Amino acid sequence: MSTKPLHVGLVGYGFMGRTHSNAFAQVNHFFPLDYQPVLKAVCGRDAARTAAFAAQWGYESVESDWRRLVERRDIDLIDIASPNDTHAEIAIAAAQAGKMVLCEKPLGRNAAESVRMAAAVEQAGVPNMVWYNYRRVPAVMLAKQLIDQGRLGQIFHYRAKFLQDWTISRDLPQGGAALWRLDVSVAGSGVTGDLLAHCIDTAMWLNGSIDQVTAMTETFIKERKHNLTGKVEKVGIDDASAFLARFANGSLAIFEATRYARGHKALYTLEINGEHASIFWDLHDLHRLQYFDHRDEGPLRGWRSIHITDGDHPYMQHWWVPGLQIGYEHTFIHQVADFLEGLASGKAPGPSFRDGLATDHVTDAVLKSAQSGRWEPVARA
Ligand code: SOE
Repeated sequence: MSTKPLHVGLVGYGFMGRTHSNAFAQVNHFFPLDYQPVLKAVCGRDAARTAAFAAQWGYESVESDWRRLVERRDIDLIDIASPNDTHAEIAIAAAQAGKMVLCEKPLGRNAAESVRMAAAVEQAGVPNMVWYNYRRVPAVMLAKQLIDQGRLGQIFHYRAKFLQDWTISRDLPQGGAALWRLDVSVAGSGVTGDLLAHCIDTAMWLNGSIDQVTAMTETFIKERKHNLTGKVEKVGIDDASAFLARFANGSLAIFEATRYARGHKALYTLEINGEHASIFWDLHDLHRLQYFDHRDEGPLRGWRSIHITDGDHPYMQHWWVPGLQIGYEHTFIHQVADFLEGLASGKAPGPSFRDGLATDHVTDAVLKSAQSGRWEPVARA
């Protein structure tokens, strides 16, 4: 099959820059596609690190100013993997320059930024997507298929949590290269935008929109040294966030995220309980889907642990042989594969910028409710 080159300009060379670059580099090895990403340029503020990243991943050139990258005529797609405070400005400029835009989650630091970003890509008519990668775990995609087939019947409950423990130390500073997630002016929020946003994106994709929320948040460590000023400064992010929600379909939900759950590194779990069947999934065991169906024959009825590695499981025909597993990085490869397939077919896969905005409306309502102590309605995207 002859492929059309798709020239990628990446902004950011951190953890997400690596996951995205790996996805662009690998996707055509495993998926038959009309398009082939070409790693044209990477842009970063630190010249030495940007050059080292370019050499390691095979980017043809480097830029130090994203404006220059966006102006380049040899770039088709701008991929934003830089900290959250840069997303809106870069995405809007890229859309106005007629580029396709991919953006790391959360879309904006708040819904106000995301409203402008969604408007920009839609006005420009450019393909766009937000990197909510957990939708593309094969087990989670299978959950989506089972729900869409109506196997669960009416949904009563949705339950999700995302637990980490990496910020418990009081000595951990905020701000700067690897620690911008602790600086509210850069990140927008703490675990609400960083971790709950994943849970909310998956939840609305699986179970429809959320109407209202009531939340509580806490900042356990109130002051930390700031890496950029050298001074001890107030911490503005939420360290923990939990909320109850009502979905438009009448189901009830409970969500929790924290960076203070000692022993948990990235424990994302979700459970859905329906009239006929329930589903449970756990990121630490990501290749399994737990499924219970009350319609099973009485004595054999029970939770099935389905090993999602067979050729008829989502995405798995493109990988190894049945029984062999894939992992975290593959979710990003799947996302690029779906995006490229969408370019060829004209059917844009989600999550679009408008979907990213819908998630940001929920996280805004969560943070508002934590302040007001009331149930807060969720604006529609
Ligand atoms: C935070 O530690 C983080 O890296 C998030 O920013 C990612 O989105 C999540 O997938 C893993 O945890």
